[in-house]
Amino acid sequence: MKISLTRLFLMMTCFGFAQNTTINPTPQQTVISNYIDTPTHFKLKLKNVDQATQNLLSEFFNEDNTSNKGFTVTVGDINDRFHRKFLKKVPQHPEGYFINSSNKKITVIGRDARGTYYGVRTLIALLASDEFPQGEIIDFPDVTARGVVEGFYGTPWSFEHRMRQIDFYGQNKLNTYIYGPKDDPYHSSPNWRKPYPEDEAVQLKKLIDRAASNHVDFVWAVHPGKDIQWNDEDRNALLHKFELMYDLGIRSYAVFFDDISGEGTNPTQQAGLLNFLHNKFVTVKKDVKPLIMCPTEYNKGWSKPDGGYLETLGKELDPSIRMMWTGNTVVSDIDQETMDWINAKIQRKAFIWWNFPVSDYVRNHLLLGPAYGNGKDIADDVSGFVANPMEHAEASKIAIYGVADYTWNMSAYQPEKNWLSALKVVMPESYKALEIFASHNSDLGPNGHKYRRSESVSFAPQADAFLRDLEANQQIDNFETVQKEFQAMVEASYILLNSKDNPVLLDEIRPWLKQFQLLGQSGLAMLNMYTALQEKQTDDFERSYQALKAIKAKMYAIDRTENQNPYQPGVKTGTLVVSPLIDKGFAYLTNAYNQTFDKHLEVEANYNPHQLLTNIAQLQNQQVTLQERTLALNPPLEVIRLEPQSYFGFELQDVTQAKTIAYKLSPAAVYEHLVLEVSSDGAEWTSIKTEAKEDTVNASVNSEVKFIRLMNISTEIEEAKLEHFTVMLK
Ligand code: 14T
Repeated sequence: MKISLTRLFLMMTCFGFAQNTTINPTPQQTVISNYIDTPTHFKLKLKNVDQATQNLLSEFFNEDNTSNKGFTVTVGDINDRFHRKFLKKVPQHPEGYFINSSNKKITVIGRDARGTYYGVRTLIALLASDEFPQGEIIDFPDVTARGVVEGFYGTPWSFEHRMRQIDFYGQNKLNTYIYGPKDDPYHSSPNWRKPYPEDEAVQLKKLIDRAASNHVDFVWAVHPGKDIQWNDEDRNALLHKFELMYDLGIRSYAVFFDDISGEGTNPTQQAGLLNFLHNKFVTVKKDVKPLIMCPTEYNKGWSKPDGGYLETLGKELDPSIRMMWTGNTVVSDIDQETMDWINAKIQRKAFIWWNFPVSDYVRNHLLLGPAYGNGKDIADDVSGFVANPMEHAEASKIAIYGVADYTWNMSAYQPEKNWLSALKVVMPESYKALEIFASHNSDLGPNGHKYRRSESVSFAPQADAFLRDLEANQQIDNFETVQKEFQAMVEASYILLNSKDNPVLLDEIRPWLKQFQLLGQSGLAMLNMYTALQEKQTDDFERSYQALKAIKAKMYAIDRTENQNPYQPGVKTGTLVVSPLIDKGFAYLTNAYNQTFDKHLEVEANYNPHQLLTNIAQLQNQQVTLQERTLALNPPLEVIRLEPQSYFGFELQDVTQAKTIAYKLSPAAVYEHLVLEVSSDGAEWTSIKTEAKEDTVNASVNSEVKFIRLMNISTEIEEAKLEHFTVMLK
């Protein structure tokens, strides 16, 4: 490649755009010679421009700024007549575009219709600033299919949220929205065979149209594996459903076989069905994109080495069919090794289903941190990359904004920098307050998938130093810094709760904002305890101590009343750094006070003293919650593997009276292999009589117990899904 010295110089020195312009995703190549005052009048010359691009242009160019004078803006694609020197520069990549701005002329040329649309997106973003660059942009995406898979469990996104999402994808050059909400009955069993009811069909049509006008492929996914019969009837039922969805405007389809068991998991049958749909539908229609399938063994951890499941699919599936993959585990970040391993097995480039920022297994947390952790060298090894989001659509935009940048221009991706600009996009006014909130709300806490995120990154060293000095009985050097952070937390929550910036986001995060405010206040109370102890002001100390306990009680109340889903009910915030800092500080200071003044203030504020009891690694991080007098083991989403002699249950704080026990597992056939046992010392166990009614098992306990467990007493591994397991305490 020949490249002139000046050009090289410009490429290297003039990356950035004007101060307040951020183009997301980051363009591949920008060569800027200088800036001018942004033009205000334009003369539009449209060539080959589709409806979506025309609509977009008319959002910016209107009667007021368009006439026969001003800058000439020419928009078209490579089939139009442009000067050869320009056409040469349009990148070869699909969806690429070229922009030149010089001598009062702006030219936008797309490689294809979508490229032209993206070129206009970039142009309009540039025109929002008061300085306008002179030079060239050569831009194209690294990854072919980029976007979101609505694939989580829980409340599906609302129609309004989906409309907003699709617009957001268009704005950020994401081209794929895979519609696969686990809790839509017409996506999954048994209703996947049936047409959508009229009103739902009307809404879907609106979404599909909205996607088209944002150049987003609306991929309709079906999840038939739970009850599909491998016969002509079901094959044709699916073909018929595809036809119905085609009539609504769908031009891209996916078939998911995740999270199923039994007959549906047969790879030869799965491949047969997909090939049938490919031959009888995709190739016949001509305007339908290649199929996408999600395999049953969708991650390395679950792939059985001798089963040959993935190899069979790889061999038998039509080569055009794309296969999804979540990585080495269900929830994992993707690197080169991940891709090498799976691509060799399936004889094609895997289509990545990234399980971030999905929070359906940690529903009491918000995942508002940057999208980071994936290799920056995998662009050529994936056929697509989509993120599975939180059920909080608007809050998920922070991560999705990152995914847009990462998948477009991988090697240039800077997670933290991108995150800061994402915060500005979702909250243009209050983004600084949002930064404080989001910086302390990113980790998931301990969870079954062992997936963690960094949290409170810039504050963590301060928290460490504070505790180190405190526990070494030394002067605390950074007292003011820590105090400032707690104050900032309280202030940020007030600002956000009062902001008019993004009411949709506010509705999603309000419980966490309230909790965050209390957390900041409890931090300040802890600092007041420290000061009072230093100054030997016992009244002050005890007041702050009481205040902190009262704040904690309020936080506990929020945790028990808001976001009460059956899986991980409650509202957690600042769990990785801030909350432990406050708890440790509180405990240390209370003990020190008790010692110095011979007092007996309580240190522990343990609202749920009962614990999980299990020898099953898979369940180790499962939560136990206490509500009123009901103790519950929160069920995981997945099937539990029960080895012989494995058990799960509860360890109560003391030997107490338990009234009744209730549990439900599916399939109910597993009950005959289980025994319910109680014990007062953990050594000697008695089994208790149970009674099953409508698949739920009930038992009454009439003795004082400390341990309760359900054990597999068969000699085989049993698999079952836990629906619920509760103990009524006296
Ligand atoms: F299809 C997959 F690629 C996938 O990830 N499926 C689900 C997904 O819908 C869910 O949102 C995500 C996070 O919880 O993980 C998968 O769900 C699971 C994960 C399990 F480990 C369902 C059952 C499991 F056992």
